Amino acid sequence: MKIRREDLCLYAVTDRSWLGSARLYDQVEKALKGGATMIQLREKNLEKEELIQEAREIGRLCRQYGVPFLINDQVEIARLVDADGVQVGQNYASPEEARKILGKGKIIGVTARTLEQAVKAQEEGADYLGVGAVFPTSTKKDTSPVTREQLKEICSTVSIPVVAIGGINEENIQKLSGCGLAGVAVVSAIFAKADIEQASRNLRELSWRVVSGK
Ligand code: TZP
Repeated sequence: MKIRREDLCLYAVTDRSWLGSARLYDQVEKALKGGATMIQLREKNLEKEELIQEAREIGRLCRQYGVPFLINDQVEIARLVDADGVQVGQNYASPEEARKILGKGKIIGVTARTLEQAVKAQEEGADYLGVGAVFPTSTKKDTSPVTREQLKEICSTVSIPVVAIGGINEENIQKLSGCGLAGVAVVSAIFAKADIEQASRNLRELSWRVVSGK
């Protein structure tokens, strides 16, 4: 599967912190019903077998909705469950390495915080970039801020699509207009909400406006 710019419009990234007694599968389905255009399974604390099981089920669900399904960091598991791709951080060897493991047709996203990292990731074959944190967030502790100017510079320098991540919600998303983004990646503004489907629907509409400049 080749990434299309529009796949990145509303990229919903999972986190089971707010699950309670619900199933992640059902939460993801609500996000999809609301209009999420891409899903990333980002589970830092699951045992390998559980992660594989979850990835297989949620991967099937995403396929039903025609939405790309990616896995955070765990390239081997992405290969095993035939996910559409991975999102890797700066600590991962390189996008080329991920592609060697996953095969040519898969989507490789790379997290970048500086222009230098962004250009390098593109040169090494990344399909898209996740850039952040663009706003303060408590979802990920070990991140550093990326300014609007840095974000704009990255978007105008690289030719691959860029999504912003970090602290994005319905109140602040408009501030990202005019940066040249392909979309936004969101964790808590979807998965921490009582009504996930509605949150996803609202963000899809707002993100579309940011991306299209309308
Ligand atoms: N990478 C940079 S910030 C972040 C990640 C995974 C967390 C984003 O979570 P939220 O809840 O959308 O701020």
